Amino acid sequence: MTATIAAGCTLVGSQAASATTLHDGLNYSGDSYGADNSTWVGSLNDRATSIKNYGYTISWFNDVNYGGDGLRTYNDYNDLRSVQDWQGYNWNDRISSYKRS
Ligand SMILES: [Ca+2]
Repeated sequence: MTATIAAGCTLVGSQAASATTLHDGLNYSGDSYGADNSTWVGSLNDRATSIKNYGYTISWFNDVNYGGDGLRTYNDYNDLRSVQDWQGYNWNDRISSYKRS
């Protein structure tokens, strides 16, 4: 089954309506952490290297409790080293909190 719910986002099979998931490895591998919203991503703090949003728009943040530098997106990213903030720093191993928005 395939369902399209937003521009550029395709959900396949049983993965529909999933929580945003952080992974410490490239391409959604390694240790993971999942939740719809999170004031602190626990063991994945400052470790996330890939992220799946399943079509939801979220804002992620450098600091806990939605603090510090942030980025709003609905994309999935298999390598956060390629995603830069407004200062030119990449987002690998930085995310500490996020929320749907
Ligand atoms: Ca951080």
